[in-house]
Amino acid sequence: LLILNHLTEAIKHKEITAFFQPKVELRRGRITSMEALARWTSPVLGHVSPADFIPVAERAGLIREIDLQIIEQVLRWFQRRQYEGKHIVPIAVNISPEHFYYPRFVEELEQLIKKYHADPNYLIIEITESLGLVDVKRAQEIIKKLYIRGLKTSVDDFGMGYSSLSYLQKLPFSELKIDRSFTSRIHEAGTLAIVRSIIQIAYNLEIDVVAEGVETKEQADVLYQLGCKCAQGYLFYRPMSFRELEESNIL
Ligand code: G
Ligand code: G
Ligand code: MN
Ligand code: NA
Repeated sequence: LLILNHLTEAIKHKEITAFFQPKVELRRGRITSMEALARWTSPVLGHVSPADFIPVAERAGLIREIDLQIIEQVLRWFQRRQYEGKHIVPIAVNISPEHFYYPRFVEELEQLIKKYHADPNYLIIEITESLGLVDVKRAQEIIKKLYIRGLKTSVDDFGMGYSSLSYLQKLPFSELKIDRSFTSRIHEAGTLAIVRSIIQIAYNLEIDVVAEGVETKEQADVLYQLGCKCAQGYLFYRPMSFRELEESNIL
């Protein structure tokens, strides 16, 4: 309730900002893209974790506005970097399944992209696997629309929900992210077998794979041996602010 009380103000005053966590090639450590992650510092509550405020925002019908604000920050960053003649990489934004119930979601997105003169090829839409709760027809329609407009889509937290295998086949996703609970247990024989299969399926369907939550060199080595090309996690980079990103000079 405390969170909910302050969330409306937070949205109005743009207190929620995007942090960035790179995704890297396991072979050479090259940054292929980044994920934008919402971070909220409230003047009253201090730092509030997205694990706490995202579910509240979802229940209160505020998540769409938050997601769109994050997307706008990303588009502004593209515009500024390009104006300064600096290199950009594609950025993935997380969106809640809520958006799928707004018929104008894709048009809304398209308008924002136009407003900032951005290249849609640089925007990746990361959709959590709880999308399994949305009906496949609707998801199919939206993901196809995004695909036609040049936007890439990524299935987040893959392996955690239901019906994942069937919709992998039905929906033209370009990327699949292996949930970090698999990465953290990859030393277990059963988990290893599952991850190996996921990588195989993705390869056969021509979908890129990113392993999430890689924290140790051992995990990275096993994933690489299984044929996983990209990863994300504290071993490589933690999420960082716009400013940290600019100052680090990693791009
Ligand atoms: O960054 P962190 O691991 O604390 O994020 C926790 C959860 O919040 C993750 O599941 C992540 O996908 C989700 N999340 C982070 N940023 C956003 C956002 O901008 N929009 C939505 N819908 N979810 C987000
Ligand atoms: O659900 P989603 O994959 O969007 O969640 C991403 C969240 O995972 C972010 O909040 C980010 O802070 C967190 N995260 C990123 N890398 C690691 C990691 O190596 N270990 C752990 N435990 N969390 C991570
Ligand atoms: Mn994500
Ligand atoms: Na995830």
